[in-house]
Amino acid sequence: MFHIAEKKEIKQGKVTDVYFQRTVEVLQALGIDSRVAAEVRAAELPEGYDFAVLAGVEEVAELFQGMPVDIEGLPEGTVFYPEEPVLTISGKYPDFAIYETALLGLLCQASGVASKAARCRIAAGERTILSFGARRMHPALAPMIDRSAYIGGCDGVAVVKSAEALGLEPLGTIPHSLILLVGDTLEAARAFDKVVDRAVKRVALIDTFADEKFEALRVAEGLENLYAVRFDTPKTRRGDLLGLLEEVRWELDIRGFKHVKILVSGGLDEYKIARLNPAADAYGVGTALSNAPVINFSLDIVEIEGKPIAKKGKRSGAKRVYQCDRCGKREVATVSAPLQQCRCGGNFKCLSHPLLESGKLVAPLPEVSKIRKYVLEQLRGLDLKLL
Ligand code: PCP
Repeated sequence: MFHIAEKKEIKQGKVTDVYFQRTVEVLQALGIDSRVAAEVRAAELPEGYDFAVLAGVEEVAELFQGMPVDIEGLPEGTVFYPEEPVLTISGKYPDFAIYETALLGLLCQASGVASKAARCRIAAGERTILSFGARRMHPALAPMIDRSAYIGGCDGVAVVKSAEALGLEPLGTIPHSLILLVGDTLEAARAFDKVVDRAVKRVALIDTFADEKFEALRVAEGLENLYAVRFDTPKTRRGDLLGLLEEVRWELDIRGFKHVKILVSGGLDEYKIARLNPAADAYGVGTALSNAPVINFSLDIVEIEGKPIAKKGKRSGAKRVYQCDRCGKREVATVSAPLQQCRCGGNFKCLSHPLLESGKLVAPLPEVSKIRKYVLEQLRGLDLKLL
């Protein structure tokens, strides 16, 4: 058996911290079924992050559909900042209390992956980024990890199931195992070229046996429709990887192989990508995405029976997020006091939108490609402080 919770168990509220079950028992014994507003927010973001990207909202809608609750919040893919309420649930607390664990799990991990992907996206500029991280996590999570990485800005995913769910073609290169079994880098690339669908780009892996420079030249001279060479050079041989890439770039170019691209994988993140950009055309990012730091969201009651109340360290009152349509300034305001005009003279636009009303979707959820486009639009205005 696989040690995972099934969809119906998640919908039944079985993936819950027991103290929520006991809280409902106590409230029922006391006859308390107060209507509350509870909001999801992150007090802080992972180290070095100025912003994050919200992901997992589609699964949250799936979790709460059919329940007597209203949910509003930022659309999936919205760039958000600390202290901003990304989602607010309103309803009788005992009706949804046991779902807090699953709710936060869906948002914390997906938003973590999407935010890391967004940082890699900004660092890589227009260069291609492929999500190669599924093998570092439980396979049951691969579609979620790859969806979040795609939303965050990755151009493609390697896993067949994930690509299927996203309506994409899975993208990949050649593993070391094929080269070891064929016994030669060029012969393996040639065999791949003979067998695999012509629509698949020919990317040769060149770090299995000999020096990458000479292997790159051998495959470039030996395989007419070579698209790119992949460097997955082991740490023990990496040394000055940028220097190696630039050297190989030079050798390929002076021999007329300017069209052959350089793809790098292995241990990459936004910082390493920024350093390799002068010579790399594409990246395969794995662990840094699938093992991305989660976004530490918490769910807290901010209103009981319409009255603002919150625990210490938390601002009370149901709130919404606004952005000025002229200067881009972000503000949070209570639902009871909506913002109008910004000091700059621009108008505040409310970014918080209803998702579910009495457990029903208020509007069809956006296609994943639309969510990704929305993220890329927002990332254009952002940059990263990369040390
Ligand atoms: C790894 C594999 C992954 C890459 C590197 C992700 O290479 O190709 O996709 O690495 P990361 O998790 O460090 O970012 P290998 O493990 O050498 O595997 P293979 O021979 O299958 O390419």
